[in-house]
Amino acid sequence: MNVSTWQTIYECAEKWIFEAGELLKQSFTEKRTITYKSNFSDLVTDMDKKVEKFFIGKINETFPEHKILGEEGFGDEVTNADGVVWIVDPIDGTTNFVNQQFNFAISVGIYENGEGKIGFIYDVVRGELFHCMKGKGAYLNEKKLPALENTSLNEAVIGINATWVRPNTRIDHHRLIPIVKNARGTRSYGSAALELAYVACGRLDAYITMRLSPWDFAAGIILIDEVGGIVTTASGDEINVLDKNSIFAAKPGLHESILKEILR
Ligand code: 2AM
Ligand code: CA
Repeated sequence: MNVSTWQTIYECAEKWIFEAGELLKQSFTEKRTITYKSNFSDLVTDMDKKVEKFFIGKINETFPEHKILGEEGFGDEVTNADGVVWIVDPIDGTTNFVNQQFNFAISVGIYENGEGKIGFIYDVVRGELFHCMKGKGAYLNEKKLPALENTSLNEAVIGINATWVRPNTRIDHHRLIPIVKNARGTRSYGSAALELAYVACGRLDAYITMRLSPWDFAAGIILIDEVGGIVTTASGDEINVLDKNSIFAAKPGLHESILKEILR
């Protein structure tokens, strides 16, 4: 696909993200319909569905040959990474959307044959748009994000949810305790997309989580790659963008030293 086509896709995605953000802001004054998916902490609102359908309508109308993988399932059944695939999370951090009306984001990652091309993470309430086109640098609004540099664990602020430092089925939590203990601090924002965006802009030095779906990380890993950060699974393996994965994102150097600790 040629450059001008990608520029068009980029401009459309940005426009639709701002429009979707307006829909979400307007919804604060209305009553929400909340339903539970698998359990009480797995929420979906009418707005998750409305915003996903909004994106699907726009993408199908403008780029009918593109495929769409959306969290709420209104997109396509995407079984392979061939062609252009939009991976959309209409609201990442739905619990925050419901409980705080804060700390949630729209996440859109666009891939071509499995390669990340465009990443957008939009913090609607703060008005912070993290965005990048592969090879053209990553930005927070108009500000270009600098390349990430190594930092030591004792100077690092790490994004991690408390779930993973108590006994759980996905990792021996004892492996994570030294990291939490030796880091300068830990944070948990409740939106994986924002946490990945924060690694990209240096607010977090690393982020580790044991279970995410493609729509949670699709945009974030493109942004982090663009600024020279490293993203793998928690075992150090390559991410399969169409599968659920553990995710470990960090500054170069710090990624290696934390991974050694986890895998020891
Ligand atoms: P969501 O709000 O879009 O569902 C913290 O809960 C983070 O993990 C959020 O980004 C949330 O995304 C994601 N998340 C919550 N439950 C999940 C699950 N069962 N599988 C994958 N990601 C999940
Ligand atoms: Ca979501």
